[in-house]
Amino acid sequence: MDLNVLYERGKKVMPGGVNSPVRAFKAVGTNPLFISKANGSKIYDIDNNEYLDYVCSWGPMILGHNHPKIVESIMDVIHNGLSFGAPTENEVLMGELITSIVPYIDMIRMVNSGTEAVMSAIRLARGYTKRDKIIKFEGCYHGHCDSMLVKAGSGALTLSTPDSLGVTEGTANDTLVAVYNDISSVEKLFTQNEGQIAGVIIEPVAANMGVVPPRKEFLEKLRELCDKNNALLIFDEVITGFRLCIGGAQEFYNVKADIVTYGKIIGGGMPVGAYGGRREIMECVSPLGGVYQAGTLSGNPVAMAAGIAQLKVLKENREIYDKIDTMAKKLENGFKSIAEELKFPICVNRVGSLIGVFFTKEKVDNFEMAKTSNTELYAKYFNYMLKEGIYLAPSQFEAMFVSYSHTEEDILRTLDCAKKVLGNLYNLRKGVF
Ligand code: HOZ
Repeated sequence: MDLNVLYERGKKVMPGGVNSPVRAFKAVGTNPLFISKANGSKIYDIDNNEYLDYVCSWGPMILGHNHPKIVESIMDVIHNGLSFGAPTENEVLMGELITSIVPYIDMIRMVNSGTEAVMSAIRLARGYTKRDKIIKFEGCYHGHCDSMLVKAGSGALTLSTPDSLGVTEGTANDTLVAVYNDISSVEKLFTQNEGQIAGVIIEPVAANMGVVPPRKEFLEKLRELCDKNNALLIFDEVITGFRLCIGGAQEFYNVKADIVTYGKIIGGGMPVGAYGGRREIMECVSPLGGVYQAGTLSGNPVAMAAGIAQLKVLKENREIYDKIDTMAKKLENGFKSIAEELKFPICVNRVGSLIGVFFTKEKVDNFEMAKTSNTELYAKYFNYMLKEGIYLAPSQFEAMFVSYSHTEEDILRTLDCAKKVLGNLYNLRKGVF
């Protein structure tokens, strides 16, 4: 089947031919791939072309595609009915699993996506503190709920709409925007809005403006500021949760959050999200408390089966994290040496198995710096890499995900391709950047 013909058909019935904007490949100036299947570290388009996958469904496929334990677990439950809209044993198991693994989470509520988790967490922070305003960071992306589409990253940034149409001024006014890695910008907002701030939401490692690690002590200072101002600290762990390490960013950086949000990774690729926190806060959620939130598909039996299987594999095989980190480090070092050898100005950021390659000579540690990246060059890099069979995120402002299924051979092949592609780009630009 011709990819382009399918894309034309898609465009007639879906905005931009896709169900999520970044997938349209607009930022890299080409037509999207249509995927038919995936296995391990590889995905295949509808013409059966094979690609080494570093998108990994935007993170959840930490074990690689089609992990046998996850598939088996889904097959075990799928014959028993697909949705009941009633409690199941697996929901309790999932709750027990997450609260036993992640520090400082006493209770959890399952939802269907990261967006839903964030939207509910914000409502909860407001309900608990009886305050309206939320601080977020420029370039951080927390899904597409209205209050978070203010200076947002990911697709919003890729497609130059960090402030979406359709978000009312009233909603946007309750969202205050600080500068990532700049604690004084947060202090200032607390001072200017004394007693009004319900919480601060952050991606502990920003991974939707490319990958931007938090500066040393930035998260600790954020914790102190929230305590001082009786505001809640919300870690959006849709990307970092169960990825940086089993306990996510709270464990990795040893910083306690009041509410944590999760997305796709806890569903092993199925549509899942969740938010959790300490008991006293979570008891404000309906039916115990006055913060309303509900959903027929929340805790869906198939999604729970897949998620539990994935989390159990991660919990019982901690060496998985060492292996993924080692592979990611090889990539990081490889990119850096290629760039040095070619005198190609790039900035490589890595935390655990998350990597961001920016086409800039600046050190990227906030949104302004991320924007110095040459997105045209990234687009060329993306397209050349794709021709070599390496599937990267179709936008400068996303992350590169390494999974447990990426082998040493995969990494070496990726670096060989990167060397060839960056060399070609260098020659194309005649070494002028
Ligand atoms: N904006 C998402 C990644 N940060 C992409 C979602 C998708 O297209 O699947």
